[in-house]
Amino acid sequence: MKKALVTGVTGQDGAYLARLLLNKNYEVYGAYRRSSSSNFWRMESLGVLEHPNLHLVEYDLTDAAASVRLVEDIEPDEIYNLAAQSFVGVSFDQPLATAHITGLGPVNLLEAIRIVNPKIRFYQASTSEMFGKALQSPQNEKTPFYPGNPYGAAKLYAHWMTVNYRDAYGIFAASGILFNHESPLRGMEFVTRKISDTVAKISLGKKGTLELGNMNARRDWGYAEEYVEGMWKMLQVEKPGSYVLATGRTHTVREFVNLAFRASGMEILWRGEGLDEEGFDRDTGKVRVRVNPKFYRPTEVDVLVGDASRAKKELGWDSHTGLEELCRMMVEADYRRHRDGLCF
Ligand code: NDP
Ligand code: GDR
Repeated sequence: MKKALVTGVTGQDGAYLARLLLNKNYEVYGAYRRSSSSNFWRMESLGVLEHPNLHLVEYDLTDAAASVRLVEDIEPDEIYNLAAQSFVGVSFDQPLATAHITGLGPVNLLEAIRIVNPKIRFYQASTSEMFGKALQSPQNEKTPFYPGNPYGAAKLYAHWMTVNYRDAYGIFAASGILFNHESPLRGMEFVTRKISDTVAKISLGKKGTLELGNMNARRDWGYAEEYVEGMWKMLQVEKPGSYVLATGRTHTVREFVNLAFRASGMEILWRGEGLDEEGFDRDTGKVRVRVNPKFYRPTEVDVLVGDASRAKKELGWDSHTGLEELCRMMVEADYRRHRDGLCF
């Protein structure tokens, strides 16, 4: 039985990856950081929290000595590093905490592998935010990086360290350059979940309007469950590499809003521009979407769209879920949660 260590197991991808590995008959060590309240709802909702092959271990990615001890104790075959301060918005207000966790943190694990057992395979959760303001579109593994925020810059450092440990020490260190991927388990602060959750509340009469920042931003949104399969595939090939995972399609935040309202049976029409832009319900005339500048970012990444040809060719990976289906899945899940009084 193979052993995998998954950091960030309490997050969206951590929960899906834990389930995938358990289904593949791995013994999974899910690393979570201590907090004053329990944060296991995602694993619980996927039905894996009580799985006999899932072992939860307390761990903070910023602790170098603890990283060595953890790897020594578990002796994993594979490590998936998903832990990060992952919210771009917060990275502007907490650039140093982001650098510490998201940038330096992965090096603690790389060093632990180097010290304890260089044969352990390592996956680093890299991101399309490393491309940021790149001039080339769509972006692939050869596109020059130009991160547009402290989060992207921190991830870029971790990406290059992953590549460096591969080149310098022959460690099987893979970097997955993943474009946005969403699901009903997405954190509430990210725009898709914020939209699906608020639209569900509006349709149940529990909220009046949805307030957003830049609705012209374009993202390449895929389905998280499919992306964690790509992570696993990256550690099963003969040689480690860096791979883009993306759908190859890009949509505006406004389009996602339209899809979400449509999924709940409402049609949104738009009027005004910039800060005065409003989306209103075609049937009742009520304003349902409003711009709030508090959600603007000091610098914005306007467009991201990925080219996953390499992953398709070398890993046999592809994305299958379209945005409309993904959005409907999220709105319906939030609708059920609010209707049944289960709010996450
Ligand atoms: P989440 O924000 O949902 O999860 C992040 C996880 O990291 C949480 O479990 C969090 O714990 C944990 N964490 C944060 N700080 C620490 C720390 N100091 N020590 C240990 N654990 C810590 O992110 P996702 O699941 O969406 O993403 C997974 C990874 O993939 C992240 O690294 C993210 O940056 C990256 N990524 C995500 C993409 C996406 O679209 N989802 C795209 C590209 C990359 P807690 O629950 O306690 O906060
Ligand atoms: P992103 O995701 O920054 O791409 O990072 P997010 O969903 O936060 O933003 C996407 C786009 O929507 C715009 N936007 C808003 N965003 C939020 N959160 N809230 C709003 O109200 C709002 N209004 C407009 C943003 O400006 C942005 O352009 C995600 C994270 O998962 C990262 O960890 C990951 O690396 C990248 O995706 C790929």
